[in-house]
Amino acid sequence: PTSLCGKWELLSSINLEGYMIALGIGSSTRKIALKLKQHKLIEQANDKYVIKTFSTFRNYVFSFRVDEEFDEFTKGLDERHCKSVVTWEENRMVCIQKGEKKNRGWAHWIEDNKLHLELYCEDQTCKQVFKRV
Ligand code: RET
Repeated sequence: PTSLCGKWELLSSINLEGYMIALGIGSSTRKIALKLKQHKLIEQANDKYVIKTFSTFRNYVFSFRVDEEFDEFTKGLDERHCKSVVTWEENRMVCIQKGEKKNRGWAHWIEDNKLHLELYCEDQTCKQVFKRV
């Protein structure tokens, strides 16, 4: 599959609000987050990935090895601890974030040279699309 690596810029976002509400993120942070122009940098060295989500307000950075469970702390988001694991399912990079929130995770894939990201929490799905920069 096409590599997810590189620099990405947010084009569209659907239901980020519902996702943030499901995470229990407060209304003032939600208002700011909805207006942000997000950028993403995905880097890979051997089997180790680093995913950096940037905005003028806050950044969120985490790293992992595929198929290896890791401790994730969602600093600056909902500030929870998760036992997370990232796997490849066909051409989709899929993460399950086990913790207090049910049905939490995300999936990344490339389609039409764009990066697609679905974020899940409880009964909410946020869908984002990024273009290469
Ligand atoms: C920002 C700004 C502060 C408020 C919120 C944000 C959202 C970050 C998210 C990051 C998800 C990253 C994932 C990457 C996987 O590849 C932009 C940091 C809510 C939703 C899951």
